[in-house]
Amino acid sequence: MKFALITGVTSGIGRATAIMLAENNYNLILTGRRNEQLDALKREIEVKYKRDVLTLNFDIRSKESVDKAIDGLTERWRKIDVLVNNAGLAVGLNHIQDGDVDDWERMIDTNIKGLLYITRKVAPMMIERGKGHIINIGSIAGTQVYENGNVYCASKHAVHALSQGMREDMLKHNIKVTEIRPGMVETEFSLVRFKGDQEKAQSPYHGLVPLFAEDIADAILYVVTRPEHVCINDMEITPIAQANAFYVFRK
Ligand code: NDP
Ligand code: 8X3
Repeated sequence: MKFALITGVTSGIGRATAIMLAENNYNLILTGRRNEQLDALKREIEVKYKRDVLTLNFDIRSKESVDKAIDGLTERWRKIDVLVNNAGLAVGLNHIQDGDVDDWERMIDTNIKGLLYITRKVAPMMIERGKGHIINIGSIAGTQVYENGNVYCASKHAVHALSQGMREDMLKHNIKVTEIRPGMVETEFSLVRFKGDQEKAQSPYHGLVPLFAEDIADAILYVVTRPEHVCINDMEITPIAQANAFYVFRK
C-alpha cells in the first residue's frame, strides 16, 4: 500500500486523481480549502475503495498553514510516496496594463509559492526514505504565452523551470520529478478564471471535445506505475482539437 498527497482535490483534476489513485491501492492525504467537498470525497473513497484518507484543510498560500499541517502528520502519514502539486488557478484574462494586481498575487501565491511551500516540507521526507515521486501540474501555458495570459503563463513558466530544477536537485536522492502540462481541461478552472461567469466559462469548450479531469488523472496513474528505474520527465497533453495554446479546431 502506498501513500500519496494531492493538493487541491475539491474539484477537477485533483479530485479525479484522488479517485483514480484510491482505485489503485493508494492511501491518501487530500488538501483543499473547501471543507465540505474534502469531507465528502474522504467518505466516498473510504466507503467505495476502503482506503485510508486524511484530509488537511488549508490555504496553500499560507506558509504557516502549510507548515502546521505537514508538521502535524504522524509517522504513518509521513511516508509519502507520491506528491501531486495540483492546486492552482488562473484569475482574470486581461492585457497587462489592465490587469488586477490582486488577481496576479493570487496566481503567483498559489501556483508558485504554494507549490514551493508544500514541496519544501515533503521533499525532505522523501529524501529521508531515499525514494519518492513529485508530480507538478504545469500547463501548456508553461512553455507558450498567449495574449492576455501574461501572469498565469508566467506562473506556469515558473512551474516548468522549477520542475527541471527539482529533477536536477533530486537526482542523487532517487526521487522522480514529472511535469504534466495539460491543454484545455473542462473543470472549474474557467469558472474561476472568469470569476463565476458561467457563460464565459463555457466558451472555451464550444464546438470541441475538451479533455476531462480523468484524462489527466489517467496520465498521473501512468507515470506513477512505471518501473522503479523509469522517470517520465514531461508530458504535454491536449484534446485532439487543440494543437497548442494558439490553434484550436471548432466544429
Ligand atoms: P479546478 O478549479 O477544478 O481545481 C483547482 C483546485 O485547486 C481546487 O481543488 C481548489 O480547491 C484548489 N486550490 C485553488 N487555490 C487554492 C489555495 N489557495 N489553497 C488550496 N487549494 C487551492 O481546476 P483544475 O482541476 O483544472 O486545476 C488543477 C490544476 O491544473 C491547476 O494547477 C491548473 O492551473 C492546472 N491546469 C488546468 C487546466 C485546465 O484547462 N483546466 C489546463 C492546464 C493546467 P479549493 O478552492 O477548495 O481550495
Ligand atoms: C490552462 C490551459 O491554455 O487556458 O492552463 O492556459 S490555458
